[in-house]
Amino acid sequence: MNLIEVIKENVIRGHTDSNAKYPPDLAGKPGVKDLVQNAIDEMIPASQILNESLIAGMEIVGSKFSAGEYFVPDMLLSAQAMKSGMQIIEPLLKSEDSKKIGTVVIGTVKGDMHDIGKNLVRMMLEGGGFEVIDLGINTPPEKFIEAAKKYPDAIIGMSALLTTTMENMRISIEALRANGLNNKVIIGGAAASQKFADEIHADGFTRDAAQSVQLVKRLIGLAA
Ligand code: B1M
Repeated sequence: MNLIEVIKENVIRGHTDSNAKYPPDLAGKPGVKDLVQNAIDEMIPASQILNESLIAGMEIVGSKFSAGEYFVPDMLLSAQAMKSGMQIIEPLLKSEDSKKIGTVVIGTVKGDMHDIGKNLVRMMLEGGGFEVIDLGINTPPEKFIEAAKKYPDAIIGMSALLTTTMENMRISIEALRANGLNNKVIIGGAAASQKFADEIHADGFTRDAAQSVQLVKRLIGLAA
């Protein structure tokens, strides 16, 4: 198995690092954090680690959960393992000294605790030269309103992973408009789609984090 595959396997197994006791058969062995560092040292591009190990691993975790093979604690361990790897590649995906080309306010909507995808979008946007104000998870409409008032030129980004919480994107957009706030809004997350974006009058939708940079640039007139 090559390093990319080994990292992916460790995400699936939820093994964070060599100090982690879980899963017992991997205790003491390098985990995602250590292996991602090895991959960086071997000059494997951060984007390849992200897509082919971390995200690919989480997709399999999702399938296992759907199939009833994995439960919430398993997903949580995998999420922690993935985050430990993301922390290492984050600085590499950011262009730290660049002048900010715009502001994006981002949050996972009310009722939704999933933040891995939202954090990736934040990282990509920061890497693309944007200042990102991260409202975190479980963000109620009032917090989007407050941020939109403070940053009138900002694009607002909403993430939702659950079919039950995607409605809160609609509610949040309606709340912004009812308060006279015309910030452009983009949505994303496994539960969202272009069709849903059109239905709730969002200004844009992307399926993945990398495309969010182009989308936001387009919305502020910096890309065709
Ligand atoms: Co949950 N979960 N989860 N979960 N979880 C899903 C989403 C699920 C699809 C699993 C499944 O059934 N196969 C399912 C939702 C089903 C549905 O609604 N249709 C589900 C469920 C049911 C639940 C609970 C209800 C389980 C329970 O308690 N019974 C519960 C809900 C908690 C809550 O939010 N209120 C729950 C809990 C959790 C954990 C806390 C254990 C953990 C989250 C930890 C964390 O985020 N800190 C978790 C996880 C890890 C997952 C899966 C396995 C992985 C999600 C993930 O991080 N993917 C997930 C299955 C899956 O998606 N395959 C699942 C990797 C990430 C990079 O992808 O977030 O899609 P994603 O982001 C992508 C794009 O969507 C896009 O860019 C990202 C990168 O390219 N994107 C945007 C995301 N946001 C964007 C915003 C943008 C643009 C693009 O613009 C603003």
